[in-house]
Amino acid sequence: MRLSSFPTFYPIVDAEVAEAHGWTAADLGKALFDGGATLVQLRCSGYSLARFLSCADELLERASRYDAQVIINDRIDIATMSGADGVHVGQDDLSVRRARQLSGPGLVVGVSTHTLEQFSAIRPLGVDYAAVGPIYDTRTKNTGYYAVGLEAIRSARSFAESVPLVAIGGITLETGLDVLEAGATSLAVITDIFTGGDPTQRTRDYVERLSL
Ligand code: TZP
Repeated sequence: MRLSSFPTFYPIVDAEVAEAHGWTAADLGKALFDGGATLVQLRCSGYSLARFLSCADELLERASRYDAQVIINDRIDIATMSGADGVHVGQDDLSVRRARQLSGPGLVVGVSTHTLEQFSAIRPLGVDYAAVGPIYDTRTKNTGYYAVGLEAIRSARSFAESVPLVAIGGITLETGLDVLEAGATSLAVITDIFTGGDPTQRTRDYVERLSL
C-alpha cells in the first residue's frame, strides 16, 4: 500500500530506546497510534532476523487495528515478510534501486540523506520520501555527520521539489514548527516521544500542534 498523503508526524519506534524506557516496541506503537500517529517506522538495530521479524509482526498486528502504516528500517526482507508498508534505507544500506527491485511497486521506499550531494540525488532516485538529518545534535544514533541545521532542509527542498522531506535528529515539540517552516513535510522523532512520560499524550500534542 502506498502513502496517499504524507503525515506531518512520523515517529520512530526504536526497539532499543523503547526498551530503555520500559516499553516493548509493539506497546509503544499502540501508544503512538492511540495518540493519533498514522505512520511509524520500526528500527531494531542489531537485532537478529528472527527477533526483528517478530517485533515487526507484533507492531503490524497493532497497526492493523488502527489502519495505520509501518515502515521497516533497513531490512527489505523483513518489510516484505511481515507485510509492512515500506522500507527505509540509509546511505550504507541496500540501494534504493535494489530496494525497489525487491519490493516491487507496492512498497514505500524512503532514504536517509545528510549532504548536499545526497540532497541533489533525491529526485532522480525516485524515492517516496527522503529523510534529512541530523537536523540537531542527537545522542540516539551516531550518524557520522554533524548536525546539518535548518539550512539543510531549505537546501534539500530546493532539490527535492515536491518529494516529501522528513526531518530527523534531535527534534522536539518545541522546535518542530521551525523545522516544518523551513520546508520539511514531516518530523521523525525517537527520544522526544518519551518527554513527559506519556507517549500517547506527547503524540496528541505533536498531532495537534503541527496540524497547520
Ligand atoms: N537518523 C538520523 S538522526 C537519527 C536517526 C535514526 C536519530 C534521531 O533520534 P532522536 O532521538 O529523535 O534525536
